[in-house]
Amino acid sequence: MRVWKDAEGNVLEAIPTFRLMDADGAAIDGMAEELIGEERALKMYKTMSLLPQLDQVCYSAQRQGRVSFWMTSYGEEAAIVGAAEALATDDEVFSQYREIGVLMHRGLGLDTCMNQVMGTTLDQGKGRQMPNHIGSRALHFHTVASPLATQIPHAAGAAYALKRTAGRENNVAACFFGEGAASEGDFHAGLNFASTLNCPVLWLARNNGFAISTASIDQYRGDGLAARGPGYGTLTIRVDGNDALAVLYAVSEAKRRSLEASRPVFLELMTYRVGHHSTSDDSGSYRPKSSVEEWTQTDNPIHRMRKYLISRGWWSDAEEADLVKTHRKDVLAAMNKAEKRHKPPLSVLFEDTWANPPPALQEQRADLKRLLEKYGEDYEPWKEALKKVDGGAKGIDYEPKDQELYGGGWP
Ligand SMILES: Cc1ncc(C[n+]2csc(CCOP(=O)(O)OP(=O)(O)O)c2C)c(N)n1
Ligand SMILES: [Mg+2]
Repeated sequence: MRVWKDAEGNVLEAIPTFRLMDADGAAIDGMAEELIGEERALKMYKTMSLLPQLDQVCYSAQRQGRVSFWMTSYGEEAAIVGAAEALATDDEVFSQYREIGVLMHRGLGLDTCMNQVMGTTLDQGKGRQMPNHIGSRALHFHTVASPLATQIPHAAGAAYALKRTAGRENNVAACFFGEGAASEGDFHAGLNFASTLNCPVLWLARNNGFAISTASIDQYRGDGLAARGPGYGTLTIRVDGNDALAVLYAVSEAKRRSLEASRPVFLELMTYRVGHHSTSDDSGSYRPKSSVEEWTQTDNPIHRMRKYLISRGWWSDAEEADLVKTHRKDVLAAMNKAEKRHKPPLSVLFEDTWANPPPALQEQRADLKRLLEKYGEDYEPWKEALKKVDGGAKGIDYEPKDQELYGGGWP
């Protein structure tokens, strides 16, 4: 993007976009070489290639009724994994919902991932969150919340806490959000808090062109999101989000500057949402299929990275075929294993929020118990579903004695 149009339709010069490799994966100058060796490049590439396999399996499992919901990362693998690689594994991550790749890159096992997706007894969220709405205390990844942009002020607060906590002076908070979320009031509140309180936070704005069906052109009239950073006195850069090396470099440098001066840095990662918004969306109704094909072919972050690796002699077609096969096999095995596990007992639905549940909640629990007694044995869909729940209908009376039993407690 070299130009943009203002509200009057005047064509103006746009904030430039930082890249380190071209659309064919050829390094633009020597910077990439300084930054990345074989081991690091392969580590990134392996996580980037895992994501489409995870997406394919979860997406089709949703279509088969085995999984409740899924959101893919198709097309945004470089933005997600490039940033993950630049961060330390104990930097606090506040994510939207399309950044499960950060967790996979930090070593979240496929079993843990699938236990969350399927809401099993081993899910640390006790089966109460939708797929993609995952968290991990051990991996410093704050649980995803559906209400857009709520993570933005949280990240500013966490960054403020980090700089005041002995031993955490070298950590930042890294906050991902989409260009759609940036239309929320919380975006402005969060950015202003972070800049006035000098918080070491990295704003990682994924500009993927869409907020469900709303194209980004209908989200703002200025020069994208990067134009807003200086308005908050925040160091800002626009990055080619489909260039994994550029994202790695920019986020690494942003973190260095953020810690050096204890201040936020804003990064607009330009990318494209290749997939539908979620399993509840059909993007064919608001964008031509040809634009998806064009992006997949001409600016595919995984192809670009692969070409770069091949050009360095670090990767081969045989290794590629092997990797795809292994990823697919591992994802399917984890899903099949999680699918066999029970879900937590129904009583768990009502616990952990209130020490003394309010009357409305007590009533709902009593209602569910009454309905289970009346229909649980006879109504076929319930009968089937209850077979997969620990304790079946009786689970509504289950009193957890040992929090370790469901979800293993927070590590
Ligand atoms: C406060 C709020 N408003 C609306 C929604 C419904 N909603 C869920 S995702 C989404 C689009 C967000 O787009 P963007 O931030 O660009 O992220 P992307 O899905 O493109 O990754 C909307 C409108 C919501 N979850 N929360
Ligand atoms: Mg978007």
